[in-house]
Amino acid sequence: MPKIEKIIFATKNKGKVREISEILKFMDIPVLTMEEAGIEVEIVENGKSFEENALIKAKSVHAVSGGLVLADDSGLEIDYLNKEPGIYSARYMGENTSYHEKNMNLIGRLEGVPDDKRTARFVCAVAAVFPDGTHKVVRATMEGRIGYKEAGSNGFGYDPIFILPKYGVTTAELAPEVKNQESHRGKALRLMGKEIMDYEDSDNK
Ligand code: ITT
Repeated sequence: MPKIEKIIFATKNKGKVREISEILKFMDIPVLTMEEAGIEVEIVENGKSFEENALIKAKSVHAVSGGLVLADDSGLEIDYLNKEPGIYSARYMGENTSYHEKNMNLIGRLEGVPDDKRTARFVCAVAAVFPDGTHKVVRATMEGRIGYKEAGSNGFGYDPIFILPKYGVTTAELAPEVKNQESHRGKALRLMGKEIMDYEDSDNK
């Protein structure tokens, strides 16, 4: 059976790239970013769910690169805010607004809201488009709650305000390997790792 020789990951987010390359080490397949693979393509993220958007990204890149392409669509759902910012997490308050401002804004919108109503989760859908054009999408979550101030400098995005109850600290305060063990992205990518191994073991190539 031909082995998959490389994975192209359809993301421009440097925080994700750092995590993804660590998490996928167990696969023993080189992971290239779009930049490393020399791919530039306009991606219109107009899906209505994390799954749809992940698949849109993976298909857009696969159309020009072929091979195995993975993509991640992820975000933060805050229950008290009707699951905002959700699929709009990157675009919340504008793509160019700093995460410090976005985080302070969300904390402000939760002013006076007690701990038990501050529940939130990170969601990650990972899509794969395989060399034969078939695809798979998986999803995983990490449950937690929104803190009262920013804390920590690891991770990226909304990590400084997301408290993981099991550790009592934000995901920006966790060592990267601990975050990857617990995170939506870590869990979704490990699920996808199994799908990739199944594909390699199948006959449909
Ligand atoms: P690509 O589409 O190029 O992958 P993006 O940043 O636009 O990059 P998304 O549309 O998936 O990606 O947006 C995800 C946003 O959700 C991300 O920019 C963060 O603000 C937030 N997010 C997702 N996972 C996170 C994590 O592990 N820690 C902190 N914030 C996270």
